[in-house]
Amino acid sequence: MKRRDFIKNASLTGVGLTVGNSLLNCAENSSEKTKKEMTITTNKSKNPIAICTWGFVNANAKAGEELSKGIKALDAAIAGVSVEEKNLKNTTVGKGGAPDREGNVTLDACVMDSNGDCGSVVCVENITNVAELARRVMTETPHVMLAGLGAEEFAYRQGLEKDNLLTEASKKAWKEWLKSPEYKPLINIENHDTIGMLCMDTDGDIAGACTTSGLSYKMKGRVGDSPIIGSGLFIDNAIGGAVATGMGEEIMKTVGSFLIVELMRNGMSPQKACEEAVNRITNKNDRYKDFQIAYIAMNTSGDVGSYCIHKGFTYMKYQNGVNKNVHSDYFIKS
Ligand code: SD4
Repeated sequence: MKRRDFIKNASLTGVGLTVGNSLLNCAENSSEKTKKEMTITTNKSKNPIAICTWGFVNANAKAGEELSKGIKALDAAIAGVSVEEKNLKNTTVGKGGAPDREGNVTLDACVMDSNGDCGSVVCVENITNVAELARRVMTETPHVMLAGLGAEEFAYRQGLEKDNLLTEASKKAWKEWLKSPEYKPLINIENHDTIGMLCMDTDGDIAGACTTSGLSYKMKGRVGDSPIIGSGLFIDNAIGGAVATGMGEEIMKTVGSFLIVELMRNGMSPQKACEEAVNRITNKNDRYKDFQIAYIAMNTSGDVGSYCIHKGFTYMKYQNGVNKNVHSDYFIKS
């Protein structure tokens, strides 16, 4: 059953009616908030923008070019991140990603569209384009998330090809790691290259995608923030969007991307919202020096912000045909 039919059936059984009534009540009681949202929506930019975590020049250029042609935000974001999923040199995304400590490459991804719909896959083996697979979960099932073998089998039914994700180079690096395997996921400042991308299209709509192989040599079955809606990615088309990279466990504990969008809803700029989301982590976790967290965010006016714990995080921004690498501000100054 497709999601549309599922939702239609649900409303026939009364679920939709209940939601509808509560929304009505909510609207009556929150005229201030509605006014604020309307102001933000009025400022809606229609100038295509693509931003993504880290220095993924080609992926961001691909998304930016698609947007400039008038392609919708979600299509552009998936086209963009798939460049990295196919990039064998990227050892934390897609094919060529580092395996878990038992040698299995397992991928996590999610997508979120401007209409608030979303899809996610976790711990998937043998499929390279997991962001596309997450989109299929969104459009072709009544669900948001599929895991492991179920997600993989669904991928084959959708016509996605089986692929061996463990490259010779990743296998060699893993074998090397096995010689003195230390499981210290906290000390992982350098080894983060997840791609999270936000796109604004020529209609001013925002959508995003996030895809990763997660922590290198992770425990079998470990899933990070990247495929978790609200943690690795969140979009509200009336407000903006945010994506995360870094130590997933800490991002999940603060539901980082959702937090940033909510802070923007309450009037913060994307920059201030990213700073506040990092502060939430550094304020309550005194081990923050041992891990990296980085956020990027964009609002409906096309303003962009970014903040991270450690120096060294950069992001890409494509706007007006220019694709540039931007150094993020950071928390630990000395
Ligand atoms: C995770 N956030 O699985 C991801 C890791 C990451 O670049 O960002 N890697 O926790």
